[in-house]
Amino acid sequence: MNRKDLAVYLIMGTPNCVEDPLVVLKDALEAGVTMFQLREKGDGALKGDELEGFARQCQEICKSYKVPFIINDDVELAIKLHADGVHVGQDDIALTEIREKFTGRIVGVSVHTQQELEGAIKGDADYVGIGPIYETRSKSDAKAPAGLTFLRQARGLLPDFPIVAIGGITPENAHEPLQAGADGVAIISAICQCQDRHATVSLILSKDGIRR
Ligand code: TZP
Ligand code: MG
Repeated sequence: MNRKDLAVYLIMGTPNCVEDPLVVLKDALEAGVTMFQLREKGDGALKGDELEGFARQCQEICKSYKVPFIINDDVELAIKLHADGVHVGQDDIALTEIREKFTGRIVGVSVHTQQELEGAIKGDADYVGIGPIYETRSKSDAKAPAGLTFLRQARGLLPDFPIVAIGGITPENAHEPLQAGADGVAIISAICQCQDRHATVSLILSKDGIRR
């Protein structure tokens, strides 16, 4: 993967959307989103065949925009669909177990501490997600907002490693994680639930520090 892919990283599942999720995804890609993660979690989340069908539709749309299609947590589904990659947290399947199954594909990991960051590097992750930077309402088990300190520290330690910031990021605050060293911002609600997706994504893409 390229660090530029992380610029505006949309994360979405059907429970995050008020409108038709496939319309949300298409709009966001049309507006310039650079990477997509299917994260189907929470009340009313699709499962089984329904999830697979929805995932395939998302994948098709991402393909038509040449944007990487990443699946959160569900390594089996990612393998079955030949997704472009997976994203896992610290409580999910171990990095060493998935790395070899995703040769040549993208493996992203969420990290919150220097130790977890080192683990991700040792385990050959392609990128790390750092957050929640700000308060978020999109993850029920989210840790307390961490602010920018660890993000800055991670960038100081790893000048060239792909890092995306996550959690409560909006067009109004996106410049802060970018200035702190993130290559891009990962967003659920500020894109899924905004009035004007084109304006929202364009505004973020116009920020100083965004990779293009
Ligand atoms: N991991 C840390 S915060 C978060 C995830 C999946 C949710 C981000 O959603 P939002 O709506 O952009 O705050
Ligand atoms: Mg997870």
